[in-house]
Amino acid sequence: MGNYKAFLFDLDGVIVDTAKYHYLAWKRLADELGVFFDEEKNEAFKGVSRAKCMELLAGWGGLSLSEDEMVSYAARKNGWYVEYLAELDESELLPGALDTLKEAKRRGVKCAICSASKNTMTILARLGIASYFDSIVDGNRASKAKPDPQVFLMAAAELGVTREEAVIFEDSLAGVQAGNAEGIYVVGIGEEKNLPGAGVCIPDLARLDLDKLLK
Ligand code: B16
Ligand code: MG
Repeated sequence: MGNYKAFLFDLDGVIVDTAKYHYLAWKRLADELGVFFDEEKNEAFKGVSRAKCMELLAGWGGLSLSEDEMVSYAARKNGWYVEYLAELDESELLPGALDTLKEAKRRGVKCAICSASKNTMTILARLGIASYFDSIVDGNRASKAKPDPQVFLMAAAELGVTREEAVIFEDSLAGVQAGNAEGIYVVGIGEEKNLPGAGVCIPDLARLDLDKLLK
């Protein structure tokens, strides 16, 4: 399909299933605040920054919180999330993720993580996969959240590739929009109806046809 030299991977929902730990931590906070929250609501949090998730939660509950309270509740949620991450292991890598990283390395395709998560380094360390990535751009390094393309552009620059030479793998609509805004080819991970604008959609990386993509 193209002369692609770099793969830019989102983390949660593409490489690893951390959404369930985010859910448990947000649910605990929501219960404390008396805000209704379920797995369906959690869908809206995928790919969205911690601060934005907190705003959404407060909005759903009709809570008027000061900026300091918002920051402190979000920090509380993160404390629980980090505790849950202590349980994370390789079994939570999503189907095909590790094989894709290995195969990309074998073929000389550079790889980057482009995630909103400020816990990216902890997650990669727990999974033992940090060494597969030539660039790691996370929520600590980027100042703008997807759909702003900043994370992808930073990674492409660090890998020394052009937009045309990169492929994004993304499970959130915001990530697809970010790629499209810059003319970067996006492989959507998930259902087509949730990811309009993706170049192609596959359920997980196990379904990726690397020969076809790199042809
Ligand atoms: P943290 P991604 C995102 O990861 C998650 O999908 C989203 O639910 C979370 O709120 C966000 O990271 C921030 O995470 O609270 O750890 O900084 O999909 O961008 O890899
Ligand atoms: Mg994601």
